[in-house]
Amino acid sequence: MIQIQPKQSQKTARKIMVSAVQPSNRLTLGNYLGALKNWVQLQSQFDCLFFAVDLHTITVRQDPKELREQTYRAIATYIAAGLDPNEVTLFAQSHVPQHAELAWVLNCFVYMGELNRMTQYKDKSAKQGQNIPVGLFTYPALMAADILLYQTHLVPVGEDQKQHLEITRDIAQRMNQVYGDELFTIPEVYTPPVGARIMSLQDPTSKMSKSDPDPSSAVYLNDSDDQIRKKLKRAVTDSGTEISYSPEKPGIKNLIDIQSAITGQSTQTIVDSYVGKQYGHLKVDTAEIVAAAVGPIRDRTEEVLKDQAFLNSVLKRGAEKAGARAEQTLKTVFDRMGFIPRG
Ligand code: AQP
Repeated sequence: MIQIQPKQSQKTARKIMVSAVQPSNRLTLGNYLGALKNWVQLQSQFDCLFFAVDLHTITVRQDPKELREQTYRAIATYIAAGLDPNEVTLFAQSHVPQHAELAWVLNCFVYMGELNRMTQYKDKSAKQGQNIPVGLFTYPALMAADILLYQTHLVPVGEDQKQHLEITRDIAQRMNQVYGDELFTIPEVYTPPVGARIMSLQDPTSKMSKSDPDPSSAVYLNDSDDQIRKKLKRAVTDSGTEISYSPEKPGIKNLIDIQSAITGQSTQTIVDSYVGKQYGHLKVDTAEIVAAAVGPIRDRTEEVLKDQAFLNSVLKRGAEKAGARAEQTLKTVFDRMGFIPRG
């Protein structure tokens, strides 16, 4: 069994950072390059809580067996990507009931008009047809709870989540005005030095997404090298033959962005190395670069998944650590709101 060495670290002086991924499917190269890879760089710099937001996934119907497997897989992938469970707090959102409890409170302080303006709600509800779950509408209140419970200073979020962070700040400020300034820390957006927005391999104008029904649109972090090569080979590119980095060539731009995010080379350096070469060369090289980055994470994830006792111990310890911190905030909130203290 993999051993956990408890370590005392000087966390108090570090800024608190919170981030999470929905375990609604296998994680993608987009999740890795846009989130996990940065988390690994940030883990020693900040006091980090990284979790799998399983409660969020049920705004869309989930198969229970799949959800359980994907939640374990997400945490195993975090570890395989390089997050150290001794350094950061890793847990499953549903293991810390304070998230749902605070979300209820925040639901009473966010307005219908504010939630109605959320782009993600508009997009996702349009796909749901007639019976739109209320949870999809109130999702930002749960996300606000995820953040405010930990008195978070910094949240590394992509462009698509900035609106949700803004609403979190508004709710926090509103409640601070009523119940005292110190109730919640007002979180800020953290923009990592290297940001990446990875697009679908089949439609490079939309984001690579783990819930995309077309599996060839995304590289999953457990794809085999062969699957990766096939997907990159079939990636939609643009008309013309010249390899250039431009919004008019979103397919080519995406492949260059993927290479750049993995290797750290500038997009210009990459473009320069393809002078006189064809799209095919770019695809083959990108496939090899992706396979080399994803391969070790895939193999390590499988190893970690086999050690169920280790994974359960990471989750248990993470939930205990997160729960103790969350309870402090929730207690203060309940107390200031006038609820009788629990026994
Ligand atoms: N394509 C992407 N490029 C860069 N970053 C990405 N992220 C997701 N896709 C890309 C980043 O991953 C983190 C967690 O995302 P999430 O699982 O909470 O939800 P999401 O952003 O909606 O990701 P998906 O894959 O599109 O999920 P589904 O399909 O379940 O809705 C975030 O930091 C996000 O920026």
